[in-house]
Amino acid sequence: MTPTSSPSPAAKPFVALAIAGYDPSSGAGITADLQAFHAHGLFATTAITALTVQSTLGVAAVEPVSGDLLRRTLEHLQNDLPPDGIKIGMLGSAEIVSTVAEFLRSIAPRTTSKPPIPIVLDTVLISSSGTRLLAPQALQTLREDLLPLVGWATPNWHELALLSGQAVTSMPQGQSAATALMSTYPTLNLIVTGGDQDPPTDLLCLADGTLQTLYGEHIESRSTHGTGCAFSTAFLSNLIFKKTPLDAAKSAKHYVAEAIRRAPPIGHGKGPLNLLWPLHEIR
Ligand code: PXL
Repeated sequence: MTPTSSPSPAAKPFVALAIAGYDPSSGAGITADLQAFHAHGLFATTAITALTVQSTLGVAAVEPVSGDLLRRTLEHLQNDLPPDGIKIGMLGSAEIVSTVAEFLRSIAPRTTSKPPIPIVLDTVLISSSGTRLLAPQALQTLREDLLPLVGWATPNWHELALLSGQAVTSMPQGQSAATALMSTYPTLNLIVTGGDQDPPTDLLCLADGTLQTLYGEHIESRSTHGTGCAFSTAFLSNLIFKKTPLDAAKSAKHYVAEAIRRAPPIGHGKGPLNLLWPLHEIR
């Protein structure tokens, strides 16, 4: 018998935390976030904010978890597997928004108001099929309690309009609404995502006043469920790996475009992306 050498453990991975809702069809939400983190080589933990009933055909029900359950989940994870970055997705209720804000305050150093790790808030307000994923009265809590604590938000045009109180139906309007929103939150960086527009142009707006336009290619497909989740998760993964914000955003945009292009058409509605495409070479 030939002696077998036991494999040595892999290097300690970065840990990413997804605080988001559960989509049982895995197109969006926490199970899609897990796939996107794994495709980027991160270990990911999860804290579920809400359950949904849905398929590729749309959302049939939304049920936020209790604030207490989420608070305890976040505390347990923080004590054992503290994250190198946090992605926040669907929140559901004002109680959940406040619970996440309280958690972020608890991990921030005394000297600054924000935690010392990258935090990306995907401002999920409404599903692509038109169901509210954040209760209307929670928007104010999100503005007052949560936005001041995160380094990054990734609103689409519709979300930016609701957050800024300005109409956003064109790129110049998007730029002016982003500038207005950032004047209220001087340390917030934004990516105004245009993935649902044609052409899918994004706007990277840094707190130092720098603006960059990111051009993308329109891909004709019905596999587009959860593109916002995938983009924000990929962007956070790249920030955790210390890419510059511009490189992180460009790389996330490429990742999502390929995930749409390589998605097999499954389900009867808006199908999931192929989020694991970078791993397919291992087969
Ligand atoms: O794509 C937004 C989104 C995020 N999170 C969950 C969702 C959806 C859209 O349906 O269900 C859980």
